[in-house]
Amino acid sequence: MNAAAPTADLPALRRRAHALRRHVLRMAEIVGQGYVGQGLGIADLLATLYFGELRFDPKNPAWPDRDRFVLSIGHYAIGLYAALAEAGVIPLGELDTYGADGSRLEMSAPETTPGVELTGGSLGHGLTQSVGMALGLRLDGRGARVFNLLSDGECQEGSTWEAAMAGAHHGLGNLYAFIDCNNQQADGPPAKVMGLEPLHAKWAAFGWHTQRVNGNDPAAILAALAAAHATPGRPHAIVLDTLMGRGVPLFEQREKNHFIRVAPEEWTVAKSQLEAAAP
Ligand SMILES: Cc1ncc(C[n+]2csc(CCOP(=O)(O)OP(=O)(O)O)c2C)c(N)n1
Ligand SMILES: [Mg+2]
Repeated sequence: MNAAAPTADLPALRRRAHALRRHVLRMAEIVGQGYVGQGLGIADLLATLYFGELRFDPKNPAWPDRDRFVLSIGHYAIGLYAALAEAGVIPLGELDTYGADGSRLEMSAPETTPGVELTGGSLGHGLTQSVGMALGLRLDGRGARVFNLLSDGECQEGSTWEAAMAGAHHGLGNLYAFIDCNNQQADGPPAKVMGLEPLHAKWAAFGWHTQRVNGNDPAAILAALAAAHATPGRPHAIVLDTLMGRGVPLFEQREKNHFIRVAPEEWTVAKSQLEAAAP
């Protein structure tokens, strides 16, 4: 059981992030298309959380005192499955079923799958439910924390800001919101769809302890978590600047990266590019 947050070991976290990216490419190649950029872009956060922060029991995903990782953005499931398999919550071999009929690993994560706390495909509901979970845990006297991952596009949902208001009102120091700013949503960059900036100032104005860091740097994420832990009594927003497709230049360079189609011959290039950057 991972009952105490493990000691941070940066080289080990980087190796885990690399392993997650390998799993993402493996799943995506079987399907041939999909949310590859998101899975690669969020691997550093997921590795840092699952191997440097979260308290959970891979053999008992329903352990009542577990920290909750709440994925608002169901389409990022490919990244979450990679982390759950690497952490031993689901079998590694099951990753090959990603997106197949009858698989537990649907392209948008369902909460019936072990380790998935929320069916998150409908955007804008993750933070509302995370506020409820954090309040409930506090009422029950449990020390567990709630870590919610939202996207930049999801910050255009009004319900996100209602939840932000409630989290601050209730002083939920056990609530952490990571906002993945990959500068993309389904229809292009948020600045062209409905501008979000200055995002840091907005979360701060809603009463959250707010930081903005490089979301592809486990050291920066760990430092942000440490600063958050040292600031009790308020919810914590950690805005992450990330690069979609991070680690595979072929995918980093795609202009429209939300849902990509990949030609069969491109997978060999993608995999060799990833391995060339192995830590
Ligand atoms: C309530 C709701 N509205 C619209 C959608 C359709 N949708 C799915 S993903 C997505 C893009 C959201 O932005 P973001 O998560 O930043 O996209 P990404 O970074 O993954 O490209 C949209 C509009 C949805 N799933 N739920
Ligand atoms: Mg986005």
